[in-house]
Amino acid sequence: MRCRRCKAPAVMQVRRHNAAFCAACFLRHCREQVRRAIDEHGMIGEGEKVLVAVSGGKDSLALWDLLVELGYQADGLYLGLGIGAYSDASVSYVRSYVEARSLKLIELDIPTVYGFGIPEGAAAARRVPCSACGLSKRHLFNQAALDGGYDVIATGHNLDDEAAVLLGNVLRWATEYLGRQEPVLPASTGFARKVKPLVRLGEREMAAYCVIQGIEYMVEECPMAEGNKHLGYKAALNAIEEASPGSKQAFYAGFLSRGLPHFRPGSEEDRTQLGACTSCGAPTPSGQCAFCRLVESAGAPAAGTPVADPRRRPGPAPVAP
Ligand code: Q46
Ligand code: ZN
Repeated sequence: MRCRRCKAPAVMQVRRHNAAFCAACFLRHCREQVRRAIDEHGMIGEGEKVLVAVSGGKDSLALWDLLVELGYQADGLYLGLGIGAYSDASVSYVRSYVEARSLKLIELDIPTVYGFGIPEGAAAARRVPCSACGLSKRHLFNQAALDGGYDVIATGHNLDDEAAVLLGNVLRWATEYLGRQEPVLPASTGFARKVKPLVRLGEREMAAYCVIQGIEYMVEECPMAEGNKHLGYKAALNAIEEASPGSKQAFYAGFLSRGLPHFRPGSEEDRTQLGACTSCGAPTPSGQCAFCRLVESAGAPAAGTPVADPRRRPGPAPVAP
């Protein structure tokens, strides 16, 4: 197998593109795919500050690496979820990545600041762990971006992730979610822009990118992911992809160009109806936001945390009816 670009021996095959690459050309291929995603969807403007949500896994570390390689001013944000040994190990991968490269990392440990870890918080609020986790991440990433003056939050969702979410949404015809399944969610009052620059790259490519770049990452999955429907959708799509390379990209890219426009309008209307959370000021449909309700049902901030409640910050003015 020879590299498609330079004809040197190839180290990585990308069947979706019917191509193989040597190490140097593969890295270039990854940068090109990220550049194309950013340009096609207007994800990051010139001179904008990016906050990358890093978990210690391959996707988020590769994303951070790629954005820095492409010349963006990108800092990292790690959220400690309080998921026992999994969280302890994942933060150590993030820290080693940062130390070797002198990048700026913001760390926010949920148990230290709010007094509960995701498993206990979810149980107290009678939510499934991934739902409590997802809402905490959305809230805290957004808050950190606004507080730190970042223009955009970048997450490491790749093509496999997005195609699996799309399949789940299509299977249930979840039209509201389909309308929001864009790789860019524009900024609006109280919300920073959110982007997914890895949507043109698959999971295997991200793992290969990390190996070639010498990035050590957390291989173990979060223990809470077990039984997750998302993993089943990924497996189903992998079986289809194996039989027919390129199907996953055709499914997702076809949705963006031909399906999404039919679902989009409803999701934009949603955001104009929001007021301010009575506790933290974040945009919410009414009363307290879902994150503040989770904090209240899970417990008060732990002793020894800053006197000022970190949730409290100037929020957006309520939108007049
Ligand atoms: S970290 Fe959180 Fe994931 Fe773990 S609890 Fe679920 S959502 S599986 S990406
Ligand atoms: Zn709130």
